[in-house]
Amino acid sequence: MEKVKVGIIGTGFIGPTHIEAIRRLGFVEVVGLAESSQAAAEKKAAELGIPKAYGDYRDMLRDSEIQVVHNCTPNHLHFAINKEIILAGKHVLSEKPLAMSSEESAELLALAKEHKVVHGVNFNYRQFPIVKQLATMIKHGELGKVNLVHGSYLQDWLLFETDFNWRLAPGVGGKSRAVADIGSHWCDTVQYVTGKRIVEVFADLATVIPVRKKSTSNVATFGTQKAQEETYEDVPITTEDYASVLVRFEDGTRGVFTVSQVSAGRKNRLSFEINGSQHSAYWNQEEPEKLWIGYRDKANEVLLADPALFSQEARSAIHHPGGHNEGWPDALKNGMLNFYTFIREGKDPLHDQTNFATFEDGHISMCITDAILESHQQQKWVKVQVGQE
Ligand code: SOE
Repeated sequence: MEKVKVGIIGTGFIGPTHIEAIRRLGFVEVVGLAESSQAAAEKKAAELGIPKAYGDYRDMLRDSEIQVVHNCTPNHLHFAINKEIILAGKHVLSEKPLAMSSEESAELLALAKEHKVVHGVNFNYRQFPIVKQLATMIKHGELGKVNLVHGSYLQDWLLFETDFNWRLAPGVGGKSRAVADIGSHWCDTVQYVTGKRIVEVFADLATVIPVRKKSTSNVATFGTQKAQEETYEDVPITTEDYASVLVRFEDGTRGVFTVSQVSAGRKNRLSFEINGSQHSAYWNQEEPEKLWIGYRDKANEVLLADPALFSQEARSAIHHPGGHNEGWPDALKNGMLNFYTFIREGKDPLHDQTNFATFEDGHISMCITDAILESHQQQKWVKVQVGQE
């Protein structure tokens, strides 16, 4: 069978992880990549073993062999490039945030529907086997009625004042940082697990490091290199390192989460606890194979990921017997598998249900971020205005 042909725009931290995940599928082939110059594109294409290199992504969009394009560029380019991908009639898989504002993400969603392209956004944490298992348990009432949802997403890669990359640059990262970058994942994951929308928020944001020292050399996301002889310039920071947000779900369920990119020792710790009327559950992305289940009347349990112990629905996300640990790259692969299976089966993006996050989820996420920023500014509860429905 003909392989689905793909092009990738942007090959910083996340682009190569998409390529690796796609290569594990077997029925999809990355045939081209685009970078900011022809020289950079050729260098990356040679490193990653990809046949076609484009110094201008528009040339890639004109390549009729390419059916699907992944937008792995920095945030400020997402909107314009997503729009061009759709207008070129290609299916699109974008990194989050979809755009720089919820007006733009609404426009993208409408455009993707109009052009009937398959649209995905890389909310990959809902693709972990344990997360799917928990979603199934909740759907079947195994925790009882969900009353409370709380947790955090903590990182430390921006802890020091000399930590700087494009996410902090005004006009490049966007008007929100920690909330849009990682709070968006937390919200998407808990909405997926509970099956409920966040409809109202009350937020407190802070910029723990208000002036950063930007190195004259570029620093990669999660980069650790620090040259001895480095020179720096001071850059005032306008986006948050930290946020705590009270949330209300559509059925009145209460919740709260904290995000921080300045929490020493926490590398990529997305965690949440759900308290139901019967039992509780807790999951932490840094130990992705374990689900803690809390009881009042008997000893608590830890469920280790194992297809033999999983529900029928969750089994599709786990590919090895128990104890053969699956983690972040495997969840990413699950997302790609679901996205590309949808395309391969010729499903209809307007009517068929997806088992990956779509531009609709990306738009909802942007609306939650907007409400959080507004709540912080006004110091009051703000409703999430999704429109479109
Ligand atoms: C950096 O904070 C980052 O790479 C995010 O942009 C990703 O979405 C998250 O999965 C890991 O951390």
